[in-house]
Amino acid sequence: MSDLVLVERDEPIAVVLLNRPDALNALSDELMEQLVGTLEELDREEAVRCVVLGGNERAFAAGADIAELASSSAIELYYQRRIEGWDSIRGLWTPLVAAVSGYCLGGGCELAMACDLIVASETAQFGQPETGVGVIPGAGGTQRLTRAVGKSLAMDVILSGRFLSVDEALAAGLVARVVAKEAWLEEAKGVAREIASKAPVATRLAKEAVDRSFEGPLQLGLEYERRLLYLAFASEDTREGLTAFLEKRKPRFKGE
Ligand code: CO8
Repeated sequence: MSDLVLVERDEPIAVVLLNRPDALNALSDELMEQLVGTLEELDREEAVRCVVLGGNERAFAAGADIAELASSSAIELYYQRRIEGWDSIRGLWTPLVAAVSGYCLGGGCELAMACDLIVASETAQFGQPETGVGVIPGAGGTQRLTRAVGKSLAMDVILSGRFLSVDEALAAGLVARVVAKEAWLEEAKGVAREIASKAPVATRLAKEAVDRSFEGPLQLGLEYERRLLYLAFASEDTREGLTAFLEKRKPRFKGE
């Protein structure tokens, strides 16, 4: 099996890079299988507290593999449940930072949006140009882009196929931080280290609660958030964090 995904562990973070540079990291089935397997494996490693997912300077990913799509029938897509495999990314406990440089299009944009936050280089361009090749966003683009940037801009991007510059993406709330193009990956690693330095249990619960705000009505989200907050008090780290603040010292988190 070729390495369509490269992994570098630098605990408490890990960096996963898509590695199909000749095809602008087009997300073939094999690549996605390797990616999902890698992320699930890292998710089980306690020492890894945050994961950065990136591509290369030119492209995060330019979409699903159009050659594969072109040779697929409706029935194959339906029975092979190809996109369902992506769902496990949504269920990961470990925070996932998308580090985007260059093209972030179609399935690539959907993959970045499935991460918890996007750190983007000045060179990043976001788009859902699927209708240009006769398909529609199918891995969450119509839902996640709309929730991130609102209906009108999402319609514009999805129906016209135009790319959003990083400034537009930042202003619209799609991107969390814009970083210098020479240091895009290092900056994303820095963000991951910031996240990894916080209480691990509380971080996971907070991530789950934010996700919930995305997935249902506000009232359910508020109730869910409250329950997870109460649950956090079963964690030793919560006691440690609160006590350390009152004792004016740095907390020592154990992930328990
Ligand atoms: N799939 C396969 N190969 C690709 C893809 C892609 N999405 N994008 C680029 N490539 C390949 C090109 O074919 C080319 O290969 P080769 O050198 O062998 O000819 C190489 O990457 C470099 O690309 P270009 O020569 O086109 O580079 P340019 O700088 O001229 O253009 C662009 C860059 C504008 C990004 C251009 O490559 C492009 O428009 N790419 C396609 C973008 C697109 O339409 N994406 C949406 C795809 S559909 C989709 O994502 C559906 C998602 C549904 C859910 C997932 C289902 C599994």
